[in-house]
Amino acid sequence: MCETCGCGDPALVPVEVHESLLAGNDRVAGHNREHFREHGVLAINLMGSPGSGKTALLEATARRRPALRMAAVSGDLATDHDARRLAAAGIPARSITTGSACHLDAEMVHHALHHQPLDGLDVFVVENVGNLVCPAIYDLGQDACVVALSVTEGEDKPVKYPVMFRRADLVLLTKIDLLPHLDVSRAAIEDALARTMPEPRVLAVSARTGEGIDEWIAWLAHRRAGLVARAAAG
Ligand SMILES: Nc1nc2c(ncn2[C@@H]2O[C@H](COP(=O)(O)OP(=O)(O)OP(=O)(O)O)[C@@H](O)[C@H]2O)c(=O)[nH]1
Ligand SMILES: [Mg+2]
Repeated sequence: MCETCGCGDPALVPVEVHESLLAGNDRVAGHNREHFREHGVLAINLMGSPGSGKTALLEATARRRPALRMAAVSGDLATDHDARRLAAAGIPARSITTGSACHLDAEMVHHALHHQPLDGLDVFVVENVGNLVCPAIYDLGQDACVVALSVTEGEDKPVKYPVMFRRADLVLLTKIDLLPHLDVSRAAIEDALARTMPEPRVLAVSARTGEGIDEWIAWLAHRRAGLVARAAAG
């Protein structure tokens, strides 16, 4: 159970307290966003269910040796496994250990930024705690929300957890290599996404085979170029 947001349970956290928490969070998120923009860094809030393949995606991204210079923080209740995996793959990374909190908030990211110089970076990825619900509610100061949805999760997750998918700028349909082994229709997943996302954007990827990873890197490069162009235009 998340003690910070009460997982939307008004008996645990009254509605007005929750609203004030979110307002405070939004202020810090705005500060984080200014910080990223000052440095021309594209900030990504990478969300998804536990085990949907968020860390594996970043490892596969690093294996492609992209021209983009990346760093990351990984949110985890109890370990620094993901940060270690990312560092081993060549992405400088720190862990944010949340204890009982089932999501990251802007203050946690702000604190982590004190230890992560942004100079010389192109992309900063915040790998959120694995959870399809609460992380979507908290702005971290990101430029884009990316959701990793694995084919092993079935066809209906976008319609069952719409808040997350409504906020996604991109959905990465992960573990696409496993599709032939499952009773899951890719068309049905994409249909559920089309019914949930205001502007559906989906890339199918596999950290195992490398399918789609170049397209994902191209998407990051395109978003970052847009950020830099907007900053130059004032
Ligand atoms: N076959 C296959 N397995 C994958 C792929 N991506 C991830 N996996 C496996 O899925 C499991 C979970 O992957 P992680 O990258 O740890 O998932 P995660 O979303 O970072 O998990 P949490 O951080 O705990 O929420 C691991 O056993 C991975 O090897 C993929 O593209 N194909
Ligand atoms: Mg992970």
